[in-house]
Amino acid sequence: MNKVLQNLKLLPALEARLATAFDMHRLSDEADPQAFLATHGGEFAGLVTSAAVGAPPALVDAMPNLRVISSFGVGLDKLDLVTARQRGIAVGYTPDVLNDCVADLAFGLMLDAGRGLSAADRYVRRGDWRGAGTPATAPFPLGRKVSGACLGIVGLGRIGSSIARRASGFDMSVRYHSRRPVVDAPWPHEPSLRALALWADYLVVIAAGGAGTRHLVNADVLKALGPNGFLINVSRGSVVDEAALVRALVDKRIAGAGLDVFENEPRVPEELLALDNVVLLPHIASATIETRQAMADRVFDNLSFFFSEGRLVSPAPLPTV
Ligand code: NAP
Ligand code: 8YV
Repeated sequence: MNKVLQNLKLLPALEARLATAFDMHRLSDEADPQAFLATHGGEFAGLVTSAAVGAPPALVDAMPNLRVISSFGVGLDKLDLVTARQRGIAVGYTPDVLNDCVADLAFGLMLDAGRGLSAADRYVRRGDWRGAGTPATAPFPLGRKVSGACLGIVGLGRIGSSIARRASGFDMSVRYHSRRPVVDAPWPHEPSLRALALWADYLVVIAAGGAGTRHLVNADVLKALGPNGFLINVSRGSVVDEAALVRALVDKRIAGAGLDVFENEPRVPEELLALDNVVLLPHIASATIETRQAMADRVFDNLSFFFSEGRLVSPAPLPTV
């Protein structure tokens, strides 16, 4: 049986399934994980991790006979892909199976930020609705329309395309920004992110994370989005300059935001907690029973296909070194 290390707690059903096929070890069960790795790291041929936890260089270095990494999620920003490439370690991930749920959540955030759903819910729970119209309580403020609005998408990949397709049901105009235009995409490509932000009512960020996109959405882009524009981020916190976003929201220089991801998760900037013009979610875009099950199945299939056939079902693209 191949020995496989997991560096996080997984869904119980996935842990049970993995244990039927592999000799599984959970790193967090060890009293001293560093000492355990120093003694036993060389015994493991496989590693199961997630997009959120990743596989940092120190961990990969401590596993000299590692042949395969199977990651729960599609983001690759926390995986040491350069080392994987250099050492010939195969890396599997879970693309496509989560497109629907992440795209659905992007629309949930657009509707919530634009129409003020979460803020309206708080208004009712506080009893303000009952008191509305009295001198002490203002009526709930009017929202902004989503149907028919201009939707700018940053990153027209697998999930970005799913978001764009959903927009037709809302009669929205769609444009997108990425480094290269997508062949045969029916939506106009905008080479300038600033120009896209100027045009958009809703700017949805769904580009890959990592060093190449760090602070792509900066103060300048937010200024272009302007006081009538909403920023939605379902990609990675690192893609947005969070300090600039906080200032823009506090000063109402953009209309609002819907955020599933943050720069230092699970830390959310304190200033945002008191604001009604921002919706804050704990990184749940793929978190449905159906999608998490499909992700778990792909994590298992990647590992088992690798050990039986020498190939992955969903190999991650590795950088050229
Ligand atoms: P994908 O198909 O690889 O698409 C990534 C897109 O990012 C591509 O369109 C790419 O276009 C664009 N991009 C990369 N670098 C860029 C840059 N410097 N400027 C502008 N655009 C850039 O990936 P996906 O499956 O759609 O997933 C996208 C990301 O969503 C993941 O990497 C992950 O971080 C995030 N995600 C978040 C959650 C969540 O729970 N919130 C769930 C799933 C995924 P070009 O290469 O042409 O630039
Ligand atoms: C998950 C994600 O929250 O796939 C990704 O890149 O960010 C999300 O689907 C994550 O993988 C869970 O660890």
